[in-house]
Amino acid sequence: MKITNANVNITSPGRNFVTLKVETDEGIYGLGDGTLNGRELAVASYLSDHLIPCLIGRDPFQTEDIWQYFYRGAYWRRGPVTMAAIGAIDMALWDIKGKAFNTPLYNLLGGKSREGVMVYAHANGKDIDHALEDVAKHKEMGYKAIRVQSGVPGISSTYGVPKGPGRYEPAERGLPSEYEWATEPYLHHVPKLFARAREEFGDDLHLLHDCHHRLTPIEAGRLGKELEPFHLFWIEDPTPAELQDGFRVIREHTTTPIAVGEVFNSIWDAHDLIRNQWIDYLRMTITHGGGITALKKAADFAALYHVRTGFHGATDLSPVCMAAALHVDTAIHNFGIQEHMPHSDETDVVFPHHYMFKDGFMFPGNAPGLGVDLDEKLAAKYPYQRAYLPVNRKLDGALTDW
Ligand code: EZ4
Ligand code: CO
Repeated sequence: MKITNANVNITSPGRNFVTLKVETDEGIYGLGDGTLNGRELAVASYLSDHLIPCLIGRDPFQTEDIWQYFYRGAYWRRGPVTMAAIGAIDMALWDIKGKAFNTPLYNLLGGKSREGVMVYAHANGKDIDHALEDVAKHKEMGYKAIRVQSGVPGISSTYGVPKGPGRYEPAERGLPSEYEWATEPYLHHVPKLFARAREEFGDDLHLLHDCHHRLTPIEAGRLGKELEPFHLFWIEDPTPAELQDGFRVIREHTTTPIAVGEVFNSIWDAHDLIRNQWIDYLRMTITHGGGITALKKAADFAALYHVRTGFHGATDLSPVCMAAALHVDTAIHNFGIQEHMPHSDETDVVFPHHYMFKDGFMFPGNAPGLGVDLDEKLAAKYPYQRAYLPVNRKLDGALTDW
């Protein structure tokens, strides 16, 4: 089999997505997600201008060699743009392989290690009462695990909580909006939120929380320690992770499990975190981590150190990535949990798919390959719209991590 053609589709059914379609001389095609929130056009150009010309004529079954060709062969390694582009190609090639062998992707990755994939939902509210109402709503929908974020008194905007009515969506159309941040009120507030959550929902529901890179290691240690009575499933991204050593400090102070990695694009971003057992869950995902080839290896490496997966599954990863994640989750032994932020109805019809949700679990479905398609005609009705993630400032105006 030979790759005869590949093209990049950019569509915005509610939010922007970059999708690679790879075609072959046998009429089989594969899809890959290359969406990088707020930097979509850079990945599209990297694919169209630099990678696709080198892809034509290759054997799509050679996923390992093609991965190495674009990773090592670029000379300039790593980085989110490069790795999302490689991720899109790798995903599309595995999709082709599954379709060629007429089997769902998980069968090529070791087969089913579990019947279903436990997912966690996002609950949020402008204050504790509203956040807990949203937890109750998601529990009613069948979720066994729920991430809880709430507005903080004294701060006008908070990560994970919509500013007005409607669903929470991290990127906003137009130029970046500015959010406000203060650590002290946040640190006072979060233990109260989870004390109330345990009081109202008991011990059985898994509760999670995302600190979204805003604390120093010692502040994260304090938060983790204060949350111990409420036995969270994890706290996520407690501190920015360029300094992997920072997690040693957190670990010395708390037994609250730590999840990190949604902004990582290479196993080298997590190498020290894993081999020192400073984290419990690796949150990289298929698109930004360089594809199925790379994530399977990362998961296997993590398994040696008792680290499980908790792949990123925000709406800014397309249904193509969601499907890929669910196949990997189904196959690997050290799966932990999968993030599930449902896409809008507009997005779901542009990307018809076989995966489904039932009673707190998701299932990749049994269609060959990834089991996702792209309705190109419908996609064409939603042209790209400039959108950015917000930036964040402390109360004195200093720029900080969002
Ligand atoms: O803010 O994917 O855990 N989920 C998250 C996400 C991220 C977005 C950024 O594009 O932190 O909501
Ligand atoms: Co997160």
